[in-house]
Amino acid sequence: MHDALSKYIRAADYLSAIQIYLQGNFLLEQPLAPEHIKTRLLGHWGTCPGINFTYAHLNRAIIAHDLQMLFVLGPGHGFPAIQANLFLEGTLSAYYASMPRTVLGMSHMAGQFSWPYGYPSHSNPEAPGVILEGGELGYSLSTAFGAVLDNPNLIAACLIGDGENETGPSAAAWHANKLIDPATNGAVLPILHVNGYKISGPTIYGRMSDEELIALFTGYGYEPHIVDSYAEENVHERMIAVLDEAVSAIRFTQHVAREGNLQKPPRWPMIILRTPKGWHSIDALDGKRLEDNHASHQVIAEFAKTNPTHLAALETWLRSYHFDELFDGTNFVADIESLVPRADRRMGACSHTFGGDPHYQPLVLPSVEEYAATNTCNLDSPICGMESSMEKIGAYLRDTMKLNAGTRNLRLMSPDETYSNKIHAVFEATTRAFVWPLKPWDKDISRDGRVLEMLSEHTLQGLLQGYILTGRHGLLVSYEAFAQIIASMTDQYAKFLKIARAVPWRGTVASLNYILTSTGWRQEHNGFSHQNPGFIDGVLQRQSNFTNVYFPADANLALAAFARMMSSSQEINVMVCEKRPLPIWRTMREARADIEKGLAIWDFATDEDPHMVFASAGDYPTQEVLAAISIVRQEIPAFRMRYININALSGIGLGNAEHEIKRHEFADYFTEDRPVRINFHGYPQTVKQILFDYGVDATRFVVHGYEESGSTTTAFDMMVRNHVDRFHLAMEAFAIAEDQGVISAGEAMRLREVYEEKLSDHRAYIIAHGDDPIEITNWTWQSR
Ligand SMILES: Cc1ncc(C[n+]2csc(CCOP(=O)(O)OP(=O)(O)O)c2C)c(N)n1
Ligand SMILES: [Mg+2]
Repeated sequence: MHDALSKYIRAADYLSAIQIYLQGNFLLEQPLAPEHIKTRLLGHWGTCPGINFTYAHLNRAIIAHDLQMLFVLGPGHGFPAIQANLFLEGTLSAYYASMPRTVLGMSHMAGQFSWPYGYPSHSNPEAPGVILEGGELGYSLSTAFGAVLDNPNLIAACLIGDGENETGPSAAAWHANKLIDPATNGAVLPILHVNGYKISGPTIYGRMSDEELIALFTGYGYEPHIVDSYAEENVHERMIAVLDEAVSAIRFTQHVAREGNLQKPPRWPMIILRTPKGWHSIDALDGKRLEDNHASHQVIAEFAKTNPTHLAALETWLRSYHFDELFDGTNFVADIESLVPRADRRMGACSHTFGGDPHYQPLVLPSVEEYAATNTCNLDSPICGMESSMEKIGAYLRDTMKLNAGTRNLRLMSPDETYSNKIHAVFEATTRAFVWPLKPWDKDISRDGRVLEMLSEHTLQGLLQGYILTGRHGLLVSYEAFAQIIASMTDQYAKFLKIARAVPWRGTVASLNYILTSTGWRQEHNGFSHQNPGFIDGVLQRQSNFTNVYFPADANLALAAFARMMSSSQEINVMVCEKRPLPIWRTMREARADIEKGLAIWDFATDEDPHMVFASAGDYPTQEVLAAISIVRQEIPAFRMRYININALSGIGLGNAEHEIKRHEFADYFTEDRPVRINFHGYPQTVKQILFDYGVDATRFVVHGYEESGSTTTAFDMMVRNHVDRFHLAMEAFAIAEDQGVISAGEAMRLREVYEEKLSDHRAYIIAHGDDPIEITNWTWQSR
């Protein structure tokens, strides 16, 4: 067995190395010459031998124990090793006709690695078995935990770089073990790859003693096993023993839990693997230590094409694998073949990593009509009630949880905010997952809850990605301001999705859905730090036809948008909505039509042949625009206005990606020549950049939004400070009415003075009383 493992690893190491260096002579049949070396040497060697060691041993364990296992690689720059193993196990040839398990296939794989229009340098969605790119480090462990949720027979082996593990997201993700009920979920087998180095220096973990590492990971709740290639006489023997023990421990814990006998927190195994970085390559060159040093991180002997010493060192190294003894051009030696699991057990072919059938099943969703705030709005009379969008979503989600309880394929991720974000109705259907000790007074919490609460947005996002990419559904609900913490993860996921959507053998996966609530406009009590609508900007800048941001102005629109998000697939959707009760503007039937289109002219606030157009996106911005229209109608009855509600923006423009508003339709909404004032939920620039593509005239369009003017103040003052309030908007309409000759300059001045005074009265009032006056907080729509 040791011999077989050594041979497998030799072959994998060779196949990894040639991807970085060779453009010919792939079997080294001739002396290595400069023309065989790629012009640009791109890739990362140092991490590969440790990955190959791990992969080979996992294969052995899969075969020995008949495991269903997937592999998550943290340091995605180790992609040559992934490709080498996919080639060895035959997965590449199963998905790519260009890469048969022959010399030709191997030459193609090596020649096209890190090559323009060939294969990328990092792990990527075009590689089978991959659910994480690992370009941006830190997310492997949380992704692996997400994959095993509700997959009781799956083990996710996760190789975490020791540099990667210095990241905050990785540090937090170790605690995900406290959310994993062994009775109903699979297991993660974390392998911390302590190769001692990152790009240009030692890692923290590499210089910690065994005692320190054991104490740390014991403290996290794991059973650490050290496999130290420096200390072991026979490292294979040690790794075999540790993996066998880990598999038994996982199975034992699961068995006990599934029998209902789990008495104390499960102590999952984890492995600390010490190997030299750049193991078995070039000791030193030009007086520089390469193996077992950071210097082996990327390309070693990097001047092989032009420098004979480097070329010779490379040749000696590559020949040291004696690849010709392992592969005859069509077959690998029997020892290596003995380490290839049967087709459906290969990690590259693990069906969970492909989404689609049989793992993806659409959610059964309740009909939104049953949750409608009211179906009989009559907006000629005062508005038909106030509702909290988030409470409605909570009720809808509760029932969605119930309807899909049997398939166990829906999860809610919440950074300690299910209550504060007002969706705690879900606790009528499920609980928060927690497998560490509980106190009798803890509420809504148990081992097998479907809500994952942890105050780590990064961990939750990783869990959600892992869950979704393995074919299930979920959403992450966050305070709007703090979603920024994971904006980069969302960007990385968007990159993955963009490529994955075009890979024919990847099956359907649900959309990655977010609700941003506790929004900046109502964080007047928490202050400036809690006021940040910037998360949506990265999403909208993806320039893609699969990113949508919804701005429902009321609870019916929120329900309609939410139902669409949860039934969609392969998208990234964000819904921004308020948790406090707000007026209902649309019947459910109208709301559904509005959301379908993304943009709607609301008749009750619209006149024929308008002098100007008001538009808004967002709940409070909409309320203020409608209040402004109501004011202007009373002050200047002859002045005609149109109101447009924008409920969605997408990566490609106004409206949602499916029904993007095309340039030729734009004037149907915004007219050819009338002045337009847009009141936006987020930063004004976000809408301005979208309007640019519609060729708008900046003198005709003015966009208001959050101007980064915040504090602890009143709700209405937040809007005043940012010029999105009804009084400022009304004053803009007065100026337009004057421009268009509807009122005289004198009348315009009089009106302006009246409303300037209202603003200064308001300011005086809130300074005196500490809150907004009742006529502001209790405002209701008056038609005329
Ligand atoms: C979040 C993040 N920060 C920085 C980098 C740049 N970077 C790429 S590889 C690397 C070192 C990684 O070290 P380690 O995780 O130990 O990987 P290995 O030693 O296995 O190559 C760094 C800092 C990155 N990819 N992601
Ligand atoms: Mg390292």
